[in-house]
Amino acid sequence: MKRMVSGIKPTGELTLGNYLGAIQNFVRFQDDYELFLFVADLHALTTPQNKTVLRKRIKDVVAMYLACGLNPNKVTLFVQSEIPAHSQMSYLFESHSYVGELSRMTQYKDKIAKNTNDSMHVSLFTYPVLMAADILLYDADFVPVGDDQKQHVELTRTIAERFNHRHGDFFVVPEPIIPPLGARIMDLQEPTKKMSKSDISDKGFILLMDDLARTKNKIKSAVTDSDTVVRYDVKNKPGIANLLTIYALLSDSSIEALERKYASQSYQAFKSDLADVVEQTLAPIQAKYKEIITSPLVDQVLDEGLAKASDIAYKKVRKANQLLGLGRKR
Ligand code: ATP
Ligand code: LTN
Repeated sequence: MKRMVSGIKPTGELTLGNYLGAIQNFVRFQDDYELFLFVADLHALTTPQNKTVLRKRIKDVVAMYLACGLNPNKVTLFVQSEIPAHSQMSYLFESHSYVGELSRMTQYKDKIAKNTNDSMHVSLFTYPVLMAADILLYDADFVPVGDDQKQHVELTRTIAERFNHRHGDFFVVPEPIIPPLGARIMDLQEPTKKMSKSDISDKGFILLMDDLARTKNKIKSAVTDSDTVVRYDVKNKPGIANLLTIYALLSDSSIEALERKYASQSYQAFKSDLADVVEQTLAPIQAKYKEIITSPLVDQVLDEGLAKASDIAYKKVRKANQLLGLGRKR
């Protein structure tokens, strides 16, 4: 079985973007791949976190993974920081990556452009190196992610190839898997910007745990355009294109079928039906989440995941140390 690795940062409550761009696909892949999924809590530290909130969010992410349909008997779930090999391998990779290539990462460039004072953490710069460690530690064949992470997976490939070139074949060079639809769910208020859980305004994102009446209102007040036709045109009609994408993914229908269905209907009718579809998706997830978060399941699953993942990761980093001539030969 081919192996997949992916992670989610516990930097906020999960959004419909996380669900459609990542989690829904994990659920589909779990039968055919060996899936390693983790909560990327070390990555959360790139921006300041409140420790009580962070600790709660780590478990929330796992409960949400399970509520969305991941089967703990099939998937290995763990918390990144509980496995020191991630930080250790990341340090080794700092000596296999260049300042120039990290400076070219789009996400990093966007963050420095927004940061007006001089208070950005070094970890925001080195973050893609830690991500490479997360992936390469487990010899992943594939990395299912949203569009925003493609560049980081490409850097991961570069690091793996460089390491293999210098020290002999040691890492599997992974491939990103970006969903053809839903790789970039947009903000409902600013449909040219990614829906993000760490946004300041909450009108542009839908949280998986949002109150359902509120969710419906967010869909109904999503920004569209002054045209009247429900048509998929990302460039000229980004708001409608985004809503069509969400609708298609949640109802398992094609964009074309939806365009035909709403050809002679108003935006209002289209949005109202989509609001119902979103509600029908979220209601059972929310009910399951509430059940899981109060049960011992999350800790059980994480303990099992830790045992399995740490064994693999420890061995890999130990061998990498040996290959580099670190420590004593043992
Ligand atoms: P933030 O919004 O705080 O920057 P994030 O949601 O992008 O964080 P993660 O929670 O780590 O970061 O993302 C987990 C996965 O969800 C990644 O694979 C990411 O590409 C995907 N993802 C996040 N937002 C979207 C979105 N709007 N559309 C599609 N996929 C997304
Ligand atoms: N960088 C990703 C989260 C992440 C990840 C990973 C995804 C950290 N490590 C390894 C896939 C594989 C993000 O910000 N969304």
